[in-house]
Amino acid sequence: MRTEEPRSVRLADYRPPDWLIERVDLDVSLHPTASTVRATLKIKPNAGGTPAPLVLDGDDLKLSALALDGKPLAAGSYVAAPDRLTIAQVPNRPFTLEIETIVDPTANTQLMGLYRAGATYCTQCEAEGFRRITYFLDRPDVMAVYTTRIEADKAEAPVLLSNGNLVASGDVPDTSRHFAVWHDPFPKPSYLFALVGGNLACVEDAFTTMSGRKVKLAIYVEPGKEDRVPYAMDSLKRAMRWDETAFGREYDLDIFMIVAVSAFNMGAMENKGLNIFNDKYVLASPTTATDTDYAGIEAVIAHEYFHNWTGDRITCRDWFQLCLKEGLTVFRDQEFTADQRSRAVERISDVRSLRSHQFVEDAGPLAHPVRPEVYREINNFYTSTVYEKGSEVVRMIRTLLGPALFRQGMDLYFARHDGQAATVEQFVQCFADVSRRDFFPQFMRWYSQAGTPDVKIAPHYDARAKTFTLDITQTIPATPGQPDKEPMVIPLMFGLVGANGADLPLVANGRPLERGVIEVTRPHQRFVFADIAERPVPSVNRGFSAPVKLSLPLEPDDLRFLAAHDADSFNRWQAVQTLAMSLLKSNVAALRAGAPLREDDGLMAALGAVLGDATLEPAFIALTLAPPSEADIARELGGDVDPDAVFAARRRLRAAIGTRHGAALAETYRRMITPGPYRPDAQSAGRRTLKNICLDLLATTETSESIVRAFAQYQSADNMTDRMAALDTLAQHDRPERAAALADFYQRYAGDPLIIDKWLALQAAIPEPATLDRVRDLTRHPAFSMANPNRIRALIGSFAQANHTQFNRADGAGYAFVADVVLALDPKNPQVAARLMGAFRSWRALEAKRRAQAEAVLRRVAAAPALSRDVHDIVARTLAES
Ligand code: 0A1
Ligand code: ZN
Repeated sequence: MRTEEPRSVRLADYRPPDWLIERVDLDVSLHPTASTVRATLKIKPNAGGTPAPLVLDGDDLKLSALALDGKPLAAGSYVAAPDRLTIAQVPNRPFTLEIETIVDPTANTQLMGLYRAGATYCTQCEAEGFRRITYFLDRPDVMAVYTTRIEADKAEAPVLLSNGNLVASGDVPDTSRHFAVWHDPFPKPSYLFALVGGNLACVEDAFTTMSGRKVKLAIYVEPGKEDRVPYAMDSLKRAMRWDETAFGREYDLDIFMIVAVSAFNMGAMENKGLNIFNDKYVLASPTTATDTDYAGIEAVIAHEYFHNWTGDRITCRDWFQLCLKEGLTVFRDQEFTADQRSRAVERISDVRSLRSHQFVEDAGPLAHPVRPEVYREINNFYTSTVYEKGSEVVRMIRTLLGPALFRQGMDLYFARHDGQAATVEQFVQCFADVSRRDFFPQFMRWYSQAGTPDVKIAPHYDARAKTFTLDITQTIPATPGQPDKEPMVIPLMFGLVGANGADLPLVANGRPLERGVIEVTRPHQRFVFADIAERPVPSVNRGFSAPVKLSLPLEPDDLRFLAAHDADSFNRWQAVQTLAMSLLKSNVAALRAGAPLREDDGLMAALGAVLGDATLEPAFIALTLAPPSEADIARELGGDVDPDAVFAARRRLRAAIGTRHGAALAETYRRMITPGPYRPDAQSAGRRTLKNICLDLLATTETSESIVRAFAQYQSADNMTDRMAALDTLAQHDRPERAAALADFYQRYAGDPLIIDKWLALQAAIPEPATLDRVRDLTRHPAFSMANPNRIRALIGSFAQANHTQFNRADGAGYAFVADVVLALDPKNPQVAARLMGAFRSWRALEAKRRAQAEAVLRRVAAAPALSRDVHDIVARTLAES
């Protein structure tokens, strides 16, 4: 446990390393409790660096031997603390350092460094895990060529893997042990190192790259799970092909490996040539995984694969540049999914996620820039802002330059920085160089200023002058440490929709509007469009071209018109959301005031029109039928939030849809039933999504027929998507069928932890007062374990993040429960504990009583002894007055 004074690391303090490490030879002898790591490091002074003592990073390390250029170092000539190895005098020339450390993988509950997932030995080194294996210059701008020899008991670990290509293997004579030697020719930072040892089954395939090289593909899973690998393998091959066609990027080693492990802090990790995955993002079969799981596997497999170029070949100079690899790689995986599935549906889904996670983060105490300037614990910056907003920033560059120049800029980036540890400035400079546009210095504010810009638009049509004017104001709210903001470059995709539903030609301020993009750069700006013969309806921020909060006063009639006619499918969806949000907000207020609730016939008509439009994709219809999430509504309200009122208003709207459109929903439900075996493709999945949202909306009427329908679907489903969807619907209604289905589900899947996670998560999200006791009981259920992050996320994470009414119980018991779990977990796995603590990030926006309850619990956690740096950092920032 690290209990030292909280350090702050600042971007402004970046200095190149004094020493470089060119080669690393690792010899790892695996043993359950005492694995020996012998590291031979070829170290040299960095050109221009000052000769200095050598200080290597460590974390919880035990040194057992140390030699310099072959000679053991005298005891007084170095200090080996658990967190650092200091050698006061080293030669000012290249030298070799041999370090032996002993680590205990079985006792490693943090799951950082060398640890055991079940019986499998594996590693996780991003961000600062390598220093838990050996002393090292554990920073991404120190890049070395690694050769790794792994030795283990043959029976315990018949499979031995590391980065790169296999160069030797064999038995260790006269023992029960064997070894493998792997060599990775590409210099890489330590965070991309990986090794695996275990009894694993391998599914093999091959891929021929665009230049005709044959690459072996291997996915390793627990023996017996091989039949759940085909979709991951297929996704990998499609991702490899896509990166060749979309970005000209070819794979570079002879083999690409993925290992699925059962205990992992995050989704997956892009170690060079040896990706390690949370098994949730590898394993799928029709009867074990839902459509959402399949889509997640496809996206995460692609994401990690794409890192091979954006992350591995070109890495980050320091951890402040995290978005350089993460934002860009999310952008790439979102584009991949858009091409593989449906561009319109992907965009809406990505924006929904951005709004419910990133916008919420940006509006609260944990708000930070896409490129932070200070951190106390880097693990706390793998955030929605770095990942999702980071992707939006790359997307804006493409919107501003157009696809052809964007591709040129990317090509230049790959050519110019291959093999380097780069910065955000260097990335952006590539686009400035190919485009010669001059907005980039101002554009950098997207990386440095936190907060979601507020864009207010006043539209005005002058029938006599035939002009249409937009008066645009941008403001960026204050965020922690950033009280004052400068104006941003905001690309707004824009159209004027004429009475016949077609876009009118656009000439803005005397010039034809290029690609329909308005560039807002000043706090106040006016755009005048000439020759507009009829009153149009403006469609602004099409495709969500800028991650901003837009206020544009449109009449409900205009919104319904856009919902029906906008050429931009995102804004068709958005128009319905805007109508729904305004109804929900006024009904939340009415509920709190005890006033009668409003209904909105116009919204109902718009929903009916979408439901009945056979030209629309089923997945798009499903997205339109789903009202804004509770998190969205709370964020729109901004303050004094009563989660019970938010929930009630939303439930009321869903019930109104179920009642008003009952016949059409029932008819659509039947029409969307697809005969034949389950197929995971996007069209089939879209039909199931629509079918299941119909099932769910119908059940909001609470009629016996609708509950029986859901129970029948639960029982007869031949795939996990339909079974889970039915169970989810039943979970919302306290009827005997719910208990029956939950019991049946456990009986069926008790032996399969990934499926039982769904059962845990679903029960934790039931919006009823009894849920807290149910969740408490489930923490004692044999299927639950505090040692496995997937179990914790399923039960506790779902309660804290997906159950707004019960986590935010007015009596504070939800907060107290989550805080107790965080405190119990913190000594074992601070990373996962800190993530759970993130559930408190919107506490200041709550109504007074809950705010006081949350604050008391936050203060209790803050005062707890021996908090990890991870949890301490989150709690301190959550409580800070900004
Ligand atoms: N680079 C990974 C995310 C990741 C970060 C930290 C980890 O440590 C436990 C693991 C994974 C990605 O973006 O997929
Ligand atoms: Zn990533």
